[in-house]
Amino acid sequence: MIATRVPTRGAAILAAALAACEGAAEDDGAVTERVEIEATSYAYSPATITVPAGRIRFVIHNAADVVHGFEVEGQGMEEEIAEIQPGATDSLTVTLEEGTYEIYCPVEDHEQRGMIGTLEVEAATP
Ligand SMILES: [Cu+2]
Repeated sequence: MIATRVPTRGAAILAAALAACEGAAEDDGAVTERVEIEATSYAYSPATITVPAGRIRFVIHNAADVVHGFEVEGQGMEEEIAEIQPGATDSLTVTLEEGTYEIYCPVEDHEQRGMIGTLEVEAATP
């Protein structure tokens, strides 16, 4: 007896619907790469990140006891999470082209205190 696996169209539609929702049910399959970053007072780890061009999801965990944020700036774009509460995790998904970007914390003077980093986006592999 041969077991036949029939692709279920309904499941695909459900997955697409879930991916469209903001929040916990985000589907990482829709992104080129996922990057996990830890924010402390006052640094990001890692502070030097290299990713391929495409849709990149940054997942930032605030491991500090003060509010931090996360911003990506460069190549004419600027996207941020203004505030991530202590102990919380938030994500920012951006489409990045090849080039050099800066990451930093937009809260108060955290950038000057050292919450900066470099993001290198390499040409997407065909
Ligand atoms: Cu900060």
